Amino acid sequence: VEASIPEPQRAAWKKFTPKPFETAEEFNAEAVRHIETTLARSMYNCDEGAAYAGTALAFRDRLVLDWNKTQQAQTFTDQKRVYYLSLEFLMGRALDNAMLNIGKKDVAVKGLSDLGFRMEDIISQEHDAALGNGGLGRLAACFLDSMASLNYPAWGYGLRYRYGIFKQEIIDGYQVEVPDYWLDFNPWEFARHDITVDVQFYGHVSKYQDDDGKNVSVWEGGEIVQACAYDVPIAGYGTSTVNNLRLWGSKAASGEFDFQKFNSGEYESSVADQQRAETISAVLYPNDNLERGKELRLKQQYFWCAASLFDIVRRFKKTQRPWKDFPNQVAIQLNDTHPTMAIPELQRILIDQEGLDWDEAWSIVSKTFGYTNHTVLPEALEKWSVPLFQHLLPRHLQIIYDINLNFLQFVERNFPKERDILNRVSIIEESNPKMVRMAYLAVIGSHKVNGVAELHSDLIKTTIFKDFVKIYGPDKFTNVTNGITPRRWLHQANPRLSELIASKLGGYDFLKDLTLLHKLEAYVDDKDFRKEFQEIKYANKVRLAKYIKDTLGVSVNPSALFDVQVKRIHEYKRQQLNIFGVIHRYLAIKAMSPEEKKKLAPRVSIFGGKAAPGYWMAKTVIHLVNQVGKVVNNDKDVGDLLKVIYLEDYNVSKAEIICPASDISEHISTAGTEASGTSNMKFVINGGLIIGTCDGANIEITREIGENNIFLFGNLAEDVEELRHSHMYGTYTLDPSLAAVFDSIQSGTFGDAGSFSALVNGIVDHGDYYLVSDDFASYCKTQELIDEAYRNQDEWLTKAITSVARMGFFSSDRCIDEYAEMIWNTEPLVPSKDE
Ligand code: C3B
Repeated sequence: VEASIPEPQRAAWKKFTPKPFETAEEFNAEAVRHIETTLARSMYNCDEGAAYAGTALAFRDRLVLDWNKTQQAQTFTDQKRVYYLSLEFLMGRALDNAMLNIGKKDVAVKGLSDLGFRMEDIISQEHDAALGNGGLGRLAACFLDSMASLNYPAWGYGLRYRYGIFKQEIIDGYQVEVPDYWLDFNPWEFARHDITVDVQFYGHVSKYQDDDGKNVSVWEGGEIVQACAYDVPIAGYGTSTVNNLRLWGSKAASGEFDFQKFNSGEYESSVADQQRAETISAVLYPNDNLERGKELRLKQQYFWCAASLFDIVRRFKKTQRPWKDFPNQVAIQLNDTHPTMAIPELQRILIDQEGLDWDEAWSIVSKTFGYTNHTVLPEALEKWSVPLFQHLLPRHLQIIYDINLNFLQFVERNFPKERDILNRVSIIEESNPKMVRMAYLAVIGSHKVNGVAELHSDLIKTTIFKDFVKIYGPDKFTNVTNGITPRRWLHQANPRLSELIASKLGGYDFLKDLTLLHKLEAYVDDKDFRKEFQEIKYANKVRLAKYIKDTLGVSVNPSALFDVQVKRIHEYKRQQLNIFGVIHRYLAIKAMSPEEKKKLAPRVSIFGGKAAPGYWMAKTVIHLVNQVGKVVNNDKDVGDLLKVIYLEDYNVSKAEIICPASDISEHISTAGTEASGTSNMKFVINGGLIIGTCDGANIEITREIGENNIFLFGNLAEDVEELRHSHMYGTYTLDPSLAAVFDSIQSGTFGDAGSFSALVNGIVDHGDYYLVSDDFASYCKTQELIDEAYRNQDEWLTKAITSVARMGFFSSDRCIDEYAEMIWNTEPLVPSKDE
């Protein structure tokens, strides 16, 4: 309050409130001013990088004005806010998105061309903000876009990694990781040097009695690391709402202790402290669907939760409301178990610092949190060893034990006759060493738990959280099927398709209400519409073909069927099934007569994605794809009929080029393993068809678009367990076509057979956990159906158009409205027109 300009002086201030640019001229005035003054460059020294910076800063100015107003309005109205805690935000590039959301891209295109620049070149100057691994991080980014577009008062909280996900190079067919230092020039963040939080680690807990004879616990000693806020404005589409993403960076707390060390000549050790502190936010862990229990990871998690909770509580306390209002003012969504430490941290703040008693505090805590589960894979479920916990966060371990005790007593009261249940649901696993099961803590500390697609939400209720359904009843568990933002994944990635749709639907309203797409079905037989739809797909394929030629030197025919699988490399996602299918096709082509070859539709098999650096099997798959490409692409017998491409360094900005250019994309996980998948949605909305298993959101996509418009194959989730069992204990017969594929690999067709033996043996000798052999015949058969379907271009086009028209359900706007209604109990705050 003291910092605000006094009432009488506000008129003077308002006279100088900056005016946003409207015309190309005004845009250039801003861009050139920034290039000359902010960057200290001149017209003799302005490359595309500088032009990008000038453009970004001009748009940033516009954003910031609305950002200030939005934050002001949210503070004034003081309605419930949502806080989305995510250890990953896979944002990609910001400029194009900002221009389109603000709606001034055309002005900038004109302005830049007057200065001699092409918008496309300027946009491509930007470094991706790659603070995430894959689906979970990208979902968080789509949700931020939707929350702002729908005017929900919402903040994201994350970590400001200095290094995002590594850059992938393919050298001699192998993945090589290169660090991704992305902060050289980042106009989209604001360092808030005045907003810091001290975060404590290690130390011990002492018990005292206060004057009223009440027992109090005090967490003492240890070390302090400082969290600094970096804020990123998040613009909504077609609204003046600009929300905030707050990322925490770590640095050494400038306490007396360090200073003393410094003065007493312990310069080195004081610098070492500094570096140790900065290490916390230095790098994103590059694992997708895998948790390895490393101390630094737990430090990251607590550091970020403690800073965020302190910030949220500080904001709440400014309103001077009573504590019982907290859950009415604050909804905190936990994106997977990574932020689960926020639960004991809020309990600690309330009992140790604010003096609430346990039950009162716990009732607030358990009404505040919602938890989203994103996986049932056992290796991805977080567990921390009790000794590690005890060492790093001794007070939190006590609180977790108390939460657990209360919970187990409650279970015991309600299920007195069941001996095993206490062991099964305890937050503490009685192993050696004992482990803290974070997913259980997240379930117990939240009022709602959701999965991310129908099948997945059903599976969590029958597998990992089965006992909790019995304890709490089924209503605590719900489903919110994932979605994607149509702004980035349609309008931005595929501007021509977006324009075509707008021309038929009478404007761009569909970008705010994606269900309007259904009106496109009226044009499915419209000749001109069909022709243009097809031309757009072709143009997008030409663009990708050019990119492939420029980066890899391989020519691919844009009329061929583009078959794409881009996503993290993981055994459960089964890129190995895809590449074995490609080898099967290659062998078939080698055996074909010229007449048979004439009948086959040429195909380009495109792969892309990163493997976790320590994931040997995934790296072997990358190597195999590259080796197969080397052989197939140079085989004269094959020619255009088959090309195999590995795209280096798949990321968000590349996905924007790839998704619009596919004919078929592959979503072929072992049934029951892919919680949802979201790229499946991105491909279909861009007019591509899918080959997929009955898994994750594929099932709901099928329901929406119709089963004639999707190529499903493979075993069902309900049969997986039985099949796995029979592999181990029954008789196992390898699919004969797959055996032929293995023979060709083992005879050295694709280079040293030994390189691939682990991959082959995993299937032949070690139980084929992901059912590659079981699904192989049906996969290959379905690929033949696709060949046949593609020959009938007319029918194919009908399928593609119909599918686009029926994708309205998969907007992340729909997800956010569902979260708001079912879990957060929040309302939008529609910005007023003037101020
Ligand atoms: C992913 C899942 O693997 C996807 O099926 C899902 O679509 C997305 O989350 C979003 O819900 N996921 C991930 O990227 N990382 C994890 N650690 C767990 C799940």
